[in-house]
Amino acid sequence: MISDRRSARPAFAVLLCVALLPSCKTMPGSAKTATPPSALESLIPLPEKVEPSGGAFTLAADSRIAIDPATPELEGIGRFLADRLKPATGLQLPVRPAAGAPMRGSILLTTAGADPQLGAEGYVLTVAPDTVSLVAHRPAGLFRGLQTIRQLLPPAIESATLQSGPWTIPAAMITDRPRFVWRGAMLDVARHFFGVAGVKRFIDLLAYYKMNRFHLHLSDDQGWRIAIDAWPRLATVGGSTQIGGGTGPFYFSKADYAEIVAYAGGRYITVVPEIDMPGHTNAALASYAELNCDDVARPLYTGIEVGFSSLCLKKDITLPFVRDVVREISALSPGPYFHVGGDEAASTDAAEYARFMEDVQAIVTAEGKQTIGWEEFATTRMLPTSIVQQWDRGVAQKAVEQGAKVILSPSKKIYLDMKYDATSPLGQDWAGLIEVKDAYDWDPATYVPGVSEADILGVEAPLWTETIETMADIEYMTLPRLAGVGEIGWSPAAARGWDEYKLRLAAHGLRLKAMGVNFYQSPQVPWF
Ligand code: TNX
Repeated sequence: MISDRRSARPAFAVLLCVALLPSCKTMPGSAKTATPPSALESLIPLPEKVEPSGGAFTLAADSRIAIDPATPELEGIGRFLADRLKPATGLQLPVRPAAGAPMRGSILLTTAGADPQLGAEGYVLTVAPDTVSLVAHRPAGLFRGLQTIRQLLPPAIESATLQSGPWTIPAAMITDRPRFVWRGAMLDVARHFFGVAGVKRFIDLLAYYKMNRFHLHLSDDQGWRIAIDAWPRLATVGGSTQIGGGTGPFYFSKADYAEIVAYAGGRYITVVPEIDMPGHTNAALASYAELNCDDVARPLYTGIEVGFSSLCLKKDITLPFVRDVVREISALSPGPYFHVGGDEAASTDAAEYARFMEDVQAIVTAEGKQTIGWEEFATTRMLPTSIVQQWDRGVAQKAVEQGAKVILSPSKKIYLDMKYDATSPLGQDWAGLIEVKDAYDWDPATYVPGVSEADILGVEAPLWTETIETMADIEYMTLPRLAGVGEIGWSPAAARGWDEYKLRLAAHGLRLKAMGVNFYQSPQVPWF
């Protein structure tokens, strides 16, 4: 069913330009046109292959979502779609089991008969005037395909209130699957704390761009954000303040964390918990005097400096402490990863750091997880199953030399806490100013010397929150750059380019508006 990817790419690029985008003829730098490109022309991330077929499917009062009864998991996916469609359309589409060919007026979700080459997240979406059929090898592929269905409907579908239709989906066949297995974003809840509701909204944005990893930065100098039974003061003391002060509690109970994990899981997103160590640990050092070499608890910290704290690696209590924390968090985390930080350990002796990172990998492995560490981790002895998260320290290729894989989070490209331009009211600029084009217009396979496509798991955009205090702030810094990161991770490299992307993004802005997202309206994009 699926042709070789290499031959499919140029064919698709040509198809898009010739059949869909009259504006291709005037690229690059084509000016804003009066009408936005159609839904088929403005999908983000760009699918592998789009073949328009004419006409449209229209949602109506008798439409239904049909799910293959052989896979009970599909019920939740069907309900997700029904729930997304209800507020704007007012339609409560039933989700019903149905075997065989789709009935007239139905949206069929099935894994039956799917091409295994679609892999873990690929899908084939066939929209005809009387039926919609979404086929994937795995349920996750169906969930990704639902995001395409959402984007094929008019932008008003994302509104939280009743809108007028018609609710048409243009007829087409879309064959799609991701380029990279790791497509994620990180939220720092340590510098400023964001509760379960805010985290869920962030996860929803990831899901919309077909992303599959949510990295939660749970501890830092300014705060410890998750309850640990064996060390309760971590949360009650370490989680009592944040940058700029304030009155907590600023931490997740275990039930809160489990709720986040379940919410992400329902969107086929794996939560990657991070406890940063041995540096970035002032909140822990303030909570327990015995974690300090001098047995004196540090004061809580509400500033923005880095590099001043370290666990006491000479003390016998330190590894058992780490083991308790890794065990308790791992028990609540179904995903296969545990992120141990390891960045900016400027107050840790280099030899002790190297030993500690080896010890920590053994602890994480004993809990059945793979270790992830920030780029500095690559300077130590890594297990081949461990993973390095690059951020422009220039040592990521040392991980590759050890047979380990790399996640790319280049600070100069996709640090979501960097200002867009000199006038940005929020953010930092130590890695540079990152306009929407800068965040989009680069390729992971050629970004780091010595790190090639086969070494790269994918991309992840971190949002550090020193200057970010509210959900509106999160949205402003995250969008539209996150859409571009989603596309970098998902879409074939040869098919994408800024001059064409900015037109899709311009139309896509109508969807963000309908969602009520407080996005940055970059002057680089001809918004509608
Ligand atoms: C560097 S990137 C950090 C974070 C800061 C961020 C601010 C990395 C692994 N460490 O601790 O929050 O810069 O941009």
